Amino acid sequence: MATATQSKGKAGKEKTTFPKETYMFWYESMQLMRKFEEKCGQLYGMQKIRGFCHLYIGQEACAAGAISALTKEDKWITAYRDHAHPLALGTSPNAVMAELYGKVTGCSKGKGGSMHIFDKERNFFGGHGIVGAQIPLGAGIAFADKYNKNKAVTMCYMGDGAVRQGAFHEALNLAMLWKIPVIFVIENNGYAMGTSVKRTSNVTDLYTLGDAYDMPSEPVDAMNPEDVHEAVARAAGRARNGEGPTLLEFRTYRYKGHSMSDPQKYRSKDEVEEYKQRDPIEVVRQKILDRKMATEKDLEAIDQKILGQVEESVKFAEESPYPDASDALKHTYMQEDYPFILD
Ligand SMILES: Cc1ncc(C[n+]2csc(CCOP(=O)(O)OP(=O)(O)O)c2C)c(N)n1
Ligand SMILES: [Mg+2]
Repeated sequence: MATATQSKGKAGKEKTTFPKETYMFWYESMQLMRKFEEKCGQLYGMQKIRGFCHLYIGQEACAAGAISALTKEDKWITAYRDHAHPLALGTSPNAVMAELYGKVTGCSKGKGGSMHIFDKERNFFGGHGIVGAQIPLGAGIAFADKYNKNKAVTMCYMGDGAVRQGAFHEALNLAMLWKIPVIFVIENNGYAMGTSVKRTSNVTDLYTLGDAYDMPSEPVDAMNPEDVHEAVARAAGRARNGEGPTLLEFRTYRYKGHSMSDPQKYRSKDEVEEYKQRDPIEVVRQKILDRKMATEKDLEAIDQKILGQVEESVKFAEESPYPDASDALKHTYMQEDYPFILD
């Protein structure tokens, strides 16, 4: 990606001028995440996708803005709202859709489903269903890079609900003590299922939780990929410099319910509409047009290409076989002859 140039902004922080290439990457990747998941919603209604299905719609800038600030060697781990991150990292939509269908061609061979998307080639370490469980894992992945003297940084995403877990505090404490190159990202979308952040603690400015561990931290307007990119670039710079972790609070919003069966009685329609007015895809689209980086026609061509990719992924998933029952216990443990209790 072409290098962004920086100058001092009003607040004294670096203000970046992003090249056209970055805006086009943001538009295309966010639109792929959005269109893919809109299709997932339809397919869930048709019972083609079953079980849990948590959509990321509205939160796309949290992924796109971070990717443009990082390198291909960097690592990623997140919770169960996990279809969009690998798509933005370059995992084939076919492999993600087939996984959602439980087909053998899926990225986890059809055994993981919606909450366990994985892509080793793209350093995407999942997809974790236990709230907060991925936080110490993320610290561990980053510890391995420090130990092996690699320059990689690990992006460790979690929801606002996860920060009330003990695992979060234990991981932050050791990560700071040992100066581990991990960026902890709280995707604060305001709710953990139907429980608002305000109802879970007196501490609602979640980035301040870093203070307890002497960890640099900041809030980020994560409806805007420019702000996300800048915050991640600052944090990654510190991590690569041996200065250790950062805690970022990405302030974001999910337009859809927690999962597919959520009557959403805990919030008003007006609140949802308010955030849609700041939709990250629309914001980027408008900037591209205003600054004449592309025309309406160019963007329409991108949209059509993405719709084609999504349709192709559905066809691929439909036509793929289910895994064979005899493979049920394969790829579960490293130990090939693991003594499973079978009766
Ligand atoms: C340890 C644990 N407790 C409870 C649950 C049930 N649960 C699933 S999602 C969720 C809410 C988490 O919300 P948040 O971390 O804000 O993530 P978001 O869904 O907003 O992305 C809960 C309580 C779980 N999966 N794991
Ligand atoms: Mg949440």
